[in-house]
Amino acid sequence: HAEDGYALWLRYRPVGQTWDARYTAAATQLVPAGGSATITAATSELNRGLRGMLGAVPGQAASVSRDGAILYGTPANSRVIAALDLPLKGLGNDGFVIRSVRVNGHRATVIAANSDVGVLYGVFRFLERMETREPLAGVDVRDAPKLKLRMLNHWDNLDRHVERGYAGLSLWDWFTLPEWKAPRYTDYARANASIGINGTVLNNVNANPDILRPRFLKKVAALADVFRPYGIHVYLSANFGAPVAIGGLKTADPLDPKVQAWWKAKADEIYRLIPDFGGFLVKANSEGQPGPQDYHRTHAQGANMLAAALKPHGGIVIWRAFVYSAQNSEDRAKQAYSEFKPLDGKFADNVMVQVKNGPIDFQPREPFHPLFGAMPHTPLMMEVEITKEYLGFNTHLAYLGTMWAEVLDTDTWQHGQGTTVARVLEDGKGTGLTGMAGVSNIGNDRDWTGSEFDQANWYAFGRLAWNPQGSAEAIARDWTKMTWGENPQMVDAIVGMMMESREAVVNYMTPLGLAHQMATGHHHGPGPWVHNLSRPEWNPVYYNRADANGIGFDRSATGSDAIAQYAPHVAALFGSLNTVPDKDLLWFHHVPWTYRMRSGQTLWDSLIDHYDKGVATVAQMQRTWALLKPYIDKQRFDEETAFMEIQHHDALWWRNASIAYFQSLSKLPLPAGHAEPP
Ligand code: GCW
Repeated sequence: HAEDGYALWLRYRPVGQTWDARYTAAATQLVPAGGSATITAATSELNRGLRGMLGAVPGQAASVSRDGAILYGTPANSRVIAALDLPLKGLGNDGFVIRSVRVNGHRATVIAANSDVGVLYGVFRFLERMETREPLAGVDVRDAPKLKLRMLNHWDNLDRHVERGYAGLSLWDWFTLPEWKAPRYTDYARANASIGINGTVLNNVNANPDILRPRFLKKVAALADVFRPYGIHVYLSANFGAPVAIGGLKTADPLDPKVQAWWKAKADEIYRLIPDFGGFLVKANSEGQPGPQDYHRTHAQGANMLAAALKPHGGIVIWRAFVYSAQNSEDRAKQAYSEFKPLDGKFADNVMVQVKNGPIDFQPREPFHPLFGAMPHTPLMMEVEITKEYLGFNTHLAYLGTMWAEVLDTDTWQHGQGTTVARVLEDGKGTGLTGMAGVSNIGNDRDWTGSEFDQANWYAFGRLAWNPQGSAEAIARDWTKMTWGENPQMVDAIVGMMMESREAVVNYMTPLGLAHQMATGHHHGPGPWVHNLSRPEWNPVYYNRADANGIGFDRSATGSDAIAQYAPHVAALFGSLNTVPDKDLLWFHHVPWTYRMRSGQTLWDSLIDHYDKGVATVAQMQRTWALLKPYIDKQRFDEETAFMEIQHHDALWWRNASIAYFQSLSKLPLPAGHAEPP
């Protein structure tokens, strides 16, 4: 059932007349080298893909004996591949070469790598070329990931509720594991491997300590067994208080020898079951989670204690920098930097610090997090949220590739011009540890992500984690061809919609640098007026600071001075009204409603324009989509049509509610041509 979204971007639909003969000529025989589970997985993917796209499965042989053979493996497992003398040096474990070659006098395509997992990645790339209708004759691809760890973070609870999940229940059916290894777990691994994802944290960072109990570890091991052939390592979120909660100890103080011994024994136990276990992800002293500060120890002391337990097994600790405290009255945007910057150089060499893309919390737009480039001795992992907690859940079409690329391409200026966030991430600071993490949007809905277009965000995350300098548009185009089909007009139309979709959300929710205006708790819909929550920094009014005179959060030198956490060049850019980009204006400055924008418009008029533009873009997307009806199967077309209706309705709701509230303060009329909110 390709029409219910289950197949994701691995639909493998028939390629059609134009391509059939050409592709068939390049896929007459499969010649695998070696018999590992990973090579077997590569073979079964080739069979699945070729059967789907070309209608038949080529025969398998031990050596190339016909034109059009596909030879795949490592030089270690194939003398023929070794003799081809391919440029595999420098490609590491995960890179690969795909090349047209001659073997035994026959035309063949070789897919080679230094490891079997690299071969599998190459096979997926080969199939992707067919899905996106790239020629196979004369193919010459050499590619390797720029980041070592490309991970999903599942916020899945043990009762299968997914925090911020909009796609059903958790995929992990803990009740029937470990005995029942549902085939869907393999499909999950296939999808991830197809885009190079090589790590998965199975449980929520708000971690239930029970995951570390023996009965759960057995279930975790069963999943790790399914994922292993696909190059995916399993990680767990560890609750820092586990020694107390499940270990019977009176303390979780990281300097207490009994606590250290408990974690060491726990790590040993895990590695007995899962020899290639990745390590722990930890949310500590954040939003009520226990942590080292409960014992007056630092984040580094806490992280290093866990790191020491994992180190003998090759495991790592990924320690989150998402901290802001109820006892701290400092601007929330500054707190992570204030806390972590002084710890630079204090972390063990198997610790990474995981930093959200922006300093607050996965908003539709934030400036980049000031920690990027500011911790020269600590490998940093960037965390993005694939699930759309703050961008309309699963029904709003918002392609996030553009949002992540915007952050990755931003210059931090921390080590001179050109120190983009992408470059910072690619630097392992001598540890070899580099990575990106995406908070998963996957659940047990038939289509995995709750909507077709949210599959694009999973896909784009993998692609950008593989190459943080990749193009969001090229990624959208590949995904569109694989997901919707090859008709060029349709592809252009869909890619066009995707490319402007996130800006539309910014416009109708939080234009001009506003942030965190969402309703309480669930974060769906507008709430700019909310002011009475127990923690001040949970209230939207904390962020908009709107009153009779104006709006915006002064983070310049006259305000919270958050700009001082950036490199001087960037601080100057953000800090001055003359140079701050319009899109960040109200993030960094408080200005009067009548403030003159560079365009000549008043801020008030410009704000209204942005809300209306957001709604108008959605209406335009609806019209574009309607024209695509002839090209798209009924089920997926109807669903997206309905979802866009919801999005349009929500966009109007956001626009009207926000304008009505701000107008109650500004007392200004709407500019001509803009409708008063009802
Ligand atoms: O965005 C916020 C979410 C919380 C989440 C937290 C975090 C897992 O609202 O649901 O908790 O961030 O990243 O820890």
